[in-house]
Amino acid sequence: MKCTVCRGPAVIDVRRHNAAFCPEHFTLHCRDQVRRALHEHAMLRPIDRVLVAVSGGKDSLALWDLLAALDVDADGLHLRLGIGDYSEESTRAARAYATAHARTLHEVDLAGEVGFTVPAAAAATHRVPCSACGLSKRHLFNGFAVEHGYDVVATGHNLDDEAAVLLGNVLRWETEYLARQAPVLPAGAGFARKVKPLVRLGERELAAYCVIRRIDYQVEECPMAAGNRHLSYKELLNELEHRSPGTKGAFLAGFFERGRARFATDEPAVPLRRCVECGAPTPSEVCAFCRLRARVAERP
Ligand code: Q46
Ligand code: ZN
Ligand code: ZN
Repeated sequence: MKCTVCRGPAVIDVRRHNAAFCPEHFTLHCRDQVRRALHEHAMLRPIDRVLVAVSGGKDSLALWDLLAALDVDADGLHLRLGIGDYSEESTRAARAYATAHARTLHEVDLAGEVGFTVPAAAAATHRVPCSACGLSKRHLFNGFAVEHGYDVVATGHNLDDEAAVLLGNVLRWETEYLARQAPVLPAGAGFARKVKPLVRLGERELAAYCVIRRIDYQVEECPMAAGNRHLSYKELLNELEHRSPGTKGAFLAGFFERGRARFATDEPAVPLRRCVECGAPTPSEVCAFCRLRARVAERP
């Protein structure tokens, strides 16, 4: 296998681009994909202060690294979720990257600063852990960004993640979610802009990027992911991609270009007010995160 660019020995093929790359040109390929995503979707302005959601996994560390390579000087925020050894190792990887590259990494410890862990929240809600975890992440990342003057929260959602979410939304015709699934969510009162610069890169590419760049990341899957439907959607999409390379990218990019706007409605957005407990924007008196926190606290 030869590098499509320089004809030197290739270390990875990317079938959907009908290409193979040596380490140097693969790194440039990844940067180019992020540059294109930033540009296509107008994700960042030069004046923006950017906060990267850093879990310690391959996606978030690759994102932080790729943004720096494109001269986007972003700080990181790591949430310590309290999921046993998995969280300990994730925190170690996030800190190790920040230290090695002299980057600012903020941390929020859920147990100490919020009063619950993800396992405790999952037990209190009797739902799959990812729903309480996802709610907490969205709330805490946004709240931290708004409070500390960051304009943008960048997350490591990649092509595989977004295609799996899209498939799930289509299978159930979740029209409201389809209207909101986008690589950029604009800022609003009490909301920082949300951007997903990795939508053009797949999981396999991001893992390879970290290996090539010698980024040490948390390789274990989260032990609480079982029951998350997106895992089976990813498997199905990988099967389709295997049979017909490019399917996944076309599914997601086609939706962003031609599908999503069809789900937008003219109905006025639900008016938001401030949560009486924490001040976050919410349609109800108390926001979903504060209701979750109260529910966990009620448990003996
Ligand atoms: S950390 Fe949280 Fe993920 Fe674990 S509980 Fe689910 S959402 S799988 S990215
Ligand atoms: Zn090359
Ligand atoms: Zn609240």
